Amino acid sequence: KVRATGHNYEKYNNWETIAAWTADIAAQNANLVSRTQIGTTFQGRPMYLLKVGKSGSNKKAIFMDCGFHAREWISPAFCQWFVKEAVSTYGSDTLMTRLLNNLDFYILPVLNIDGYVYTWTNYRMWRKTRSTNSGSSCIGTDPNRNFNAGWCSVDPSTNPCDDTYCGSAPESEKETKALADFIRKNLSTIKAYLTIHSYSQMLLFPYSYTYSLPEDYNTISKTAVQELASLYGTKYTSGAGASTIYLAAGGSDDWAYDQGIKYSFTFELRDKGRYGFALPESQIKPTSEETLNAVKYIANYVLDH
Ligand code: ING
Ligand code: ZN
Repeated sequence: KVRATGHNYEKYNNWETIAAWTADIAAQNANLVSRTQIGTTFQGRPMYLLKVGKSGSNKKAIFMDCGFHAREWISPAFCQWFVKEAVSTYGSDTLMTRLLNNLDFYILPVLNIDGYVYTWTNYRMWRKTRSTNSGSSCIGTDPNRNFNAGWCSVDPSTNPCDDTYCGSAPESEKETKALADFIRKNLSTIKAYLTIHSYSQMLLFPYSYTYSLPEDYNTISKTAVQELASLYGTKYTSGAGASTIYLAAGGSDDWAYDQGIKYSFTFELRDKGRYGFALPESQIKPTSEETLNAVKYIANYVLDH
């Protein structure tokens, strides 16, 4: 049953449309996609998670989320694109078929749904969640400062009025708590954590809360960056977060890595500032295609290691 939602992979879709899309894509591809709910946002919206893969036993899993930061619209667009490509190229694309036969992808299309809605209805450049803060009239916590990874230690923002406010405690936000609970519950199968942000064309790995380095990410990140350039020559830089972008505590990639998930990456998609968060819809397709190649490469690497 196809609903008239107006969903379009080459346009930015509002939350209502994305929510309906999660139901439709699962219903139309029951052999590959199932939908669950991992939690509820501060304002009561359901946090849908798609599991994408051919059913099988003892499969490794890859977790990928989009829409941590409300204004980074290219991010949810990519998660939708990824699921579309998975279901439409399974059986014809050799690599995608191998991946879906042997791995499960958990795709969270939008983590910060309340913030995303706010960027559609009130203020396009909103970043944080929309939770209230006691003792302040300022709204929201930065979900990517809210994880228990050096939480609020380096370059901390303890001011609820700041865009990078770390929150009242680790996982104080219903959204980050739901994500962390799901990952903790599935730690035995999740072998990679990918979190999609924008912008600046970077592929970041732990750590961001300290300058110390995890074990070798060179091969995997260098090749992933080559994949990102292979279609359109898009230049990405890669490296540990702290030395590549900035020192920042409480990020989800650092937290996932410290949980024992060995492959943990933050993607900062296009562009490098010309349009920034307001990336034109004409760039959804090329951005998603090049990113898809990198994600497929990483997934295949994880499958083999
Ligand atoms: N960038 C990330 C941010 O949350 C980051 C960079 C990655 C910080 C990993 C900490 C950990 O600031 C954007 N664009 O949000
Ligand atoms: Zn971000």
